Amino acid sequence: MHRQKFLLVSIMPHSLSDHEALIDLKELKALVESYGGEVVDLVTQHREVHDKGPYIGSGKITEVGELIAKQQIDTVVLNAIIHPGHLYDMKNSWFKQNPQIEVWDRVDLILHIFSRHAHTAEARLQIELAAMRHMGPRIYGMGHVLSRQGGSIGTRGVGETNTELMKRHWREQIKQVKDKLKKLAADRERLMQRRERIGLKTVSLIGYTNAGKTSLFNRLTGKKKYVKNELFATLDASVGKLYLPQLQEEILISDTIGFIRNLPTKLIDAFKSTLMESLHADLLLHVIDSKDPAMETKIEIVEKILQELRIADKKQIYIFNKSEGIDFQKIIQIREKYRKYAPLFISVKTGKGIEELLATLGNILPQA
Ligand SMILES: Nc1nc2c(ncn2[C@@H]2O[C@H](COP(=O)(O)OP(=O)(O)OP(=O)(O)O)[C@@H](O)[C@H]2O)c(=O)[nH]1
Ligand SMILES: [Mg+2]
Repeated sequence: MHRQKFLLVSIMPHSLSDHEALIDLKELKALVESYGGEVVDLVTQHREVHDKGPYIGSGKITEVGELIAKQQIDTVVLNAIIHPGHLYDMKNSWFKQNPQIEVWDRVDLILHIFSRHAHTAEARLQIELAAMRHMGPRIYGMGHVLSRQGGSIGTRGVGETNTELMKRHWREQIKQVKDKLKKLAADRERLMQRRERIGLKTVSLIGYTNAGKTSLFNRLTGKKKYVKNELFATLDASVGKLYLPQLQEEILISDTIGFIRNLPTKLIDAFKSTLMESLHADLLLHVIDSKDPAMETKIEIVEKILQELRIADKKQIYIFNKSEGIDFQKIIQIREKYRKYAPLFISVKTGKGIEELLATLGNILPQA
């Protein structure tokens, strides 16, 4: 099958250093690749970004149009969260170059990745809800944003331009999906209460996407969940058992969706029920990719999202994964900087530090 060809467009405010801008673009590229697309070109511009008004000016519109024709671009991704109306206008202005052109913002891109990686009914519903909210009443149902992949994302369009009808349809659909999610959340809530009653301790793996949460989960529980060098490999919450010899008892451990910068609130909201496992955990294990040059920024982003979820006060241990071959100086530096979070250095790949992690859980959990 023909791999979808992508053109990335990024406006970079002057406040962003070159280093940060590069990290940002790399991540955008990694997102497109996680989706299965091929990045064939990139358009950047240094200027301030305005909340109102179009993301790019008329000069850039022409430049992008030319590239669409020359490089046979299928999809343009704008590295921001953009008003659906502006996306629609851009799509129209590039119609001549490619009548099938797709114009996505960051949320669209993430939603498309999500829809590829969703395996459970709950994850599909969460994506559907996020997509409907993102598209808004006017666009939803016209099938213009997420229609190509169809499948898991609701695009049963009303197929007419009656705005009132569309709005009503949109609201009804949202309500239906929300009700279904509420039921699932209630089931989960009951399950968590039961665990609490019987005194089962739970630990939740959280962290930036691709840090190695699922790899660690598999290692600890003996399960075989999907692990991939892709962003958002995991979308569903899963829970496994782990025996702690020190306590001579079993605990529960949960793995869930990873975080990312500029994760729109709409998406966090839609995934609340999945994240509930972390909201109820006795202890959070914050898994960090210690090989990542952007490690420190990513730690901050995760902390910010924990605050938004109001779980920043929960007891947390930092787990520096992928630390095979890490140099000693770096260990000392990290230990010092993150002392508050009792940092541990592990490698799921080599097994380094896993015993120590289990011992730490044995020590901490009785008090958690
Ligand atoms: N070098 C190295 N790579 C690792 C280690 N642990 C995991 N990985 C790799 O890191 C990548 C991401 O692993 P996952 O376990 O899917 O990461 P995740 O945090 O669950 O990612 P999402 O579900 O996408 O949020 C995979 O390619 C793993 O093979 C490690 O200790 N060392
Ligand atoms: Mg995962």
